[in-house]
Amino acid sequence: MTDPIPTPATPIDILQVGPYPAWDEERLNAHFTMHRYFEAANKAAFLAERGANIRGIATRGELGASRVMIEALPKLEVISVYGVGYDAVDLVAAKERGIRVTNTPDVLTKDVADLGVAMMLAQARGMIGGEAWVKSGNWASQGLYPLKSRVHGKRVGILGLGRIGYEVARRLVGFDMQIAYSDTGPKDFASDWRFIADPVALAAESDFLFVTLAASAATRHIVGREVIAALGPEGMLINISRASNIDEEALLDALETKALGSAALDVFEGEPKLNPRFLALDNVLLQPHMASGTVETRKAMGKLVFDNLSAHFAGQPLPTPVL
Ligand code: 8YV
Repeated sequence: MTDPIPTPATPIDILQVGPYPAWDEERLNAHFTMHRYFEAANKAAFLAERGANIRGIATRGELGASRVMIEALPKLEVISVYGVGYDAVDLVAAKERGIRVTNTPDVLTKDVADLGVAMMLAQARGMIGGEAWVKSGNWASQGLYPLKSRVHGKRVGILGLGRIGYEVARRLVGFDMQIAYSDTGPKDFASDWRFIADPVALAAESDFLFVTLAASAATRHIVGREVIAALGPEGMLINISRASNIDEEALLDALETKALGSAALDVFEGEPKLNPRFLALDNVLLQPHMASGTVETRKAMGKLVFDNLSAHFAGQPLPTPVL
């Protein structure tokens, strides 16, 4: 495959905030001078030493770009995010300087929805425990695995009916689920599904609550103690968005006391170092932020990160701009 945009005569300096798969690193290294920030022991010294000539940032959804980083790069023009979520980029700092920001929407939507649905099924039907039952010999020594509760036909709430929420809902139609959603307003394309504006009311009407909201300061802890209490001891919370959408302390309290039935989570505050309280729970399914993690999708995301940087430095329109 040949890239449409030629290698610049003068290599352009890019700050690489986190690692990418080898195929992406090869392409980026072939076209730009990449500065591997994530390998630096002293981040501040690294920025002070190399920041003067850096014109672009290549980052990942969960790593973003902070104000401190942006301000350390006087020639910064563009931030290319590998991920649809750009909540970790300080957009105010970027806007102040007219720095462009891009993300990787659409290409990951269906994989994220797939994993969310898989997490719901795996947790509800006890599949991880079921495998342990087989491998430990319990099946042979103790007999049948404990019964679990049904998924199909139950009530599901989708908190945030954007691209990912829509794909989750579409899949759950196939499970005959009763679908309701909360968003800033009812959506024309969702007339078959019930709109419930208030997240607490949505949770009260749900057996399964999916969190599929784009995170921002406005959505921080939108799933708080009240929403969790409304979901209740039979309810399951599934988060494939960002940890900041959930009050994690409230979630842990509710899971420990069984005030909430269970949770299936792909994202955590401070990940990958999650709160150790999660590790002691028997009513959670924990995933390592991998909802977009298929080879096909990650290749498409990596290409978009590169295409956005290339387009910017070639003076062409950005394929997927945020700012
Ligand atoms: C991550 C994501 O970016 O799309 C997002 O917003 O959180 C993910 O796709 C991914 O883990 C790569 O870092």
